[in-house]
Amino acid sequence: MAGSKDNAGGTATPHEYRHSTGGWGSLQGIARIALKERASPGVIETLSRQNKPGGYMCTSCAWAKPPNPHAFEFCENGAKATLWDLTTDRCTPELFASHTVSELRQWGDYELEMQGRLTQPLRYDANTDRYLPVGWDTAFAAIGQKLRELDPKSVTFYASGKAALEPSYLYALFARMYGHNNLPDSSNMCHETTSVGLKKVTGSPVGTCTFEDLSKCDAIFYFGQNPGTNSPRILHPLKDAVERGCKIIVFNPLKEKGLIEFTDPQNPIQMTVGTPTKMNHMYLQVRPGGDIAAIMGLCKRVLERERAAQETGARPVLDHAFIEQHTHGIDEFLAKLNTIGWDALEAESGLTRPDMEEAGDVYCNAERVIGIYGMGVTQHVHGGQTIGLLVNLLLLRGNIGREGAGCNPIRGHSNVQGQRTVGITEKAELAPNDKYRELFGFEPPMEDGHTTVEFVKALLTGENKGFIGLGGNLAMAIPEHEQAHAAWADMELTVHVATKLNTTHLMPGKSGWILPCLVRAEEDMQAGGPQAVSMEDSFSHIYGSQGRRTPASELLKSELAIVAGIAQATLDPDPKAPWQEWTADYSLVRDLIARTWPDQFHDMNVRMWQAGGFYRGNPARERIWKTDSGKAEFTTPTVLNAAGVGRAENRFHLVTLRSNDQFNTTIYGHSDRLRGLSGSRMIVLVSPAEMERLSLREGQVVTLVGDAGDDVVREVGGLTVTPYDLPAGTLAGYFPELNPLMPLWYHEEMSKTPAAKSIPVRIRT
Ligand SMILES: Nc1nc2c(c(=O)[nH]1)N[C@H]1C(S)=C(S)[C@@H](COP(=O)(O)OP(=O)(O)OC[C@H]3O[C@@H](n4cnc5c(=O)[nH]c(N)nc54)[C@H](O)[C@@H]3O)O[C@H]1N2
Ligand SMILES: Nc1nc2c(c(=O)[nH]1)N[C@H]1C(S)=C(S)[C@@H](COP(=O)(O)OP(=O)(O)OC[C@H]3O[C@@H](n4cnc5c(=O)[nH]c(N)nc54)[C@H](O)[C@@H]3O)O[C@H]1N2
Ligand SMILES: [Mo]
Repeated sequence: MAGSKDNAGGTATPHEYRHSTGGWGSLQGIARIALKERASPGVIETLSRQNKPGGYMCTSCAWAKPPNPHAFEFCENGAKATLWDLTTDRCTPELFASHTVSELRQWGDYELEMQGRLTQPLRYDANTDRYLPVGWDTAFAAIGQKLRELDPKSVTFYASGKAALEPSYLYALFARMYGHNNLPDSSNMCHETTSVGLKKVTGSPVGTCTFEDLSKCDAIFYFGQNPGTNSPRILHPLKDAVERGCKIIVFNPLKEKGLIEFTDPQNPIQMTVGTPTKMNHMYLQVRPGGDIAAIMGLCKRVLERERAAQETGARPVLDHAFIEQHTHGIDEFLAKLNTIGWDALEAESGLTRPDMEEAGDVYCNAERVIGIYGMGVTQHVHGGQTIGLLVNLLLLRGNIGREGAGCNPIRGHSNVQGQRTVGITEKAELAPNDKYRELFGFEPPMEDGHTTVEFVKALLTGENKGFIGLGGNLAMAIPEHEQAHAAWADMELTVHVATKLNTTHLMPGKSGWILPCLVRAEEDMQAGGPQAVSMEDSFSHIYGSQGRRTPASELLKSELAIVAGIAQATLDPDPKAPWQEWTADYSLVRDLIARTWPDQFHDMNVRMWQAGGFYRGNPARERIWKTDSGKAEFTTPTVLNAAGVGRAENRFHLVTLRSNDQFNTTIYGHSDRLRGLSGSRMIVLVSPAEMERLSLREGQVVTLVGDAGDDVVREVGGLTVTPYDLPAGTLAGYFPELNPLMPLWYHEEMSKTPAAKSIPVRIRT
């Protein structure tokens, strides 16, 4: 059972994937994982309850759960995520008896997670360099004791975006009762650019659309998100939209299959004899970070059309009444736009003027427009400016705050938006401090805590001494692996609440613990009976979720029970914080959430079981702008490309991607079916033109070298050159293998989200 650092095995075999997204290929993908994972009996019955009212909610992405679900309301990747959770394989103390932690650290995450579900709490023993089985009470007592010894400000509580609203509320409460706001979340590597950037311009840190809007819009401008792999269920409403005449304009350096064509696996006719639906009206292969210039081009076109309308006396193109009443800052933006020529926009976007004009025309001709985006926008140094420009475009024609229109970031982890909503945030001002005072009678810390980048900085200086991870594989997800990895072992305390073993667990601090938890499909039995939990999707709807399967081991605890157990062992007894009562009955925690945010969460215990969940509302949707000016803000960009380091001879901008066979650092296999790639993840995608220019051969093994202009050497070698259709100056490869190339300081300017989509590199042969 030898593992290897390179999860690979052979070279990549590029071939065009001739089938559409969805279709039989996706069913085969599910079957392959079921077989490989030796899924436990009854999983299909379990899957049929996924994302249904009264069922449990998928642990994969944060896409909406519709009120009228399909017979099987899950996608290939949601099914894979559930099958991955429900494997019959077990990662028991025997694994650690036969391997030291140092040995296991060489295996790589694929091999580690393939060991199966963790079964009992484990304590790190430095003398033997092994994790040893331990009882829960011993673990809680020892962790509590250590936390009491440490300065709360030197401890970080990370959350990875899966834990439900109830444990997340208690986790944030515990952090603040203990004394810190060091509550970074996976969101700090993901949509924090949205939480900061979208909030700045609309007052809302989350999207303004709901499900109904998708069935009413006339055009969708779709930036930097890969639905075929990362949120496949969105393909159903997108397909319906296309079939009723909605035009989708895609901006993406890569031709992603899901936005090209789709066969509905739920539609027997299309599956057998039908032709796939063509998903886009235009597919524009922007350069990495080129969206700012591209949207400027679209806005230029809108203004040309407005001028033409004024000259001919036709209906105005701009929504003047909306702009007048609801927005601020347009003059400055238009002045800037006038100073920028098409040449600059073409050079920075990588698109042609006619393409930008045509896309601008589609925008002008559509009554209702939605802007959708993902990591291709947020993970750039100037990603917040791209969001600002997308909002500018929407504001020009009043496309926010009315039916069929709006701005729709697609969130990542299944409850990542919800974790922020219920208080997991490092920003003190966003915590419900008054309610903490009122409900629990303590003074919350008012100093901002760590983002993920700041956590790593504090780790490197030795200031961060304790870490609790509520899920996740942070050491692999963050930039700057080499230096940071060495620092993990210097911490006094590391605690990981997890379902499966991963590399971060294998960098234990002086006191190191792994606490295994239930997954969402499993029954959560507490003193008060079986418990349900709840989560929030990208559309701000909240759903109940109830697991029914027998847990993978009798020794597992729920995330809520673990958080409460550590809190109780750490804090002085306090009748206002009855951790055990909350553990016995989660509805009491929901009552707390409802009392903390009554407008949004009133009657939560009942409403979360409504079909389609309940909507917690969004002021921007009602055209109430909670911004500094009280209006929606037009922003004026300071750059034309979102990359933080500009172009130079032989410098490339590297885009790091997810394959179709992974969930973040969890690697299901080595096939990236929708991109026609398989065999190895240690590849670098290079365009045929660049290959010719640099005399690179297909299959040649090269090293990527960081080119960010600082003195630090960053390299990843052993990468097989693989031809792929990409814009000039662009390379692509896989996250997390390429993370060592990302400088820690290379992050979004406002939110500190690592800029994983335009990493400056050179190729060394
Ligand atoms: N199966 C599966 N589902 C997942 C995940 C997973 O790993 N696997 N991860 C979950 C999480 S946490 C998240 S955050 C989401 C991520 O979902 P996405 O937001 O789709 O993130 P990525 O896969 O990183 O892909 C981003 C897309 O942006 C494009 N892109 C890169 N740079 C640029 C650019 O400069 N401009 C434009 N316009 N496009 C660009 C890339 O080509 C790619 O298609 O998915 C969630 N769902
Ligand atoms: N270069 C580059 N880096 C990136 C990105 C990128 O696109 N490019 N994307 C960034 C993004 S968007 C994100 S969200 C982060 C992801 O960063 P993380 O959220 O930290 O990483 P994951 O891989 O999602 O975490 C996987 C681990 O979570 C644990 N786990 C799984 N399910 C559960 C559960 O139900 N409960 C608990 N307690 N634990 C569970 C398992 O032990 C598993 O090994 O990575 C970021 N890093
Ligand atoms: Mo994410």
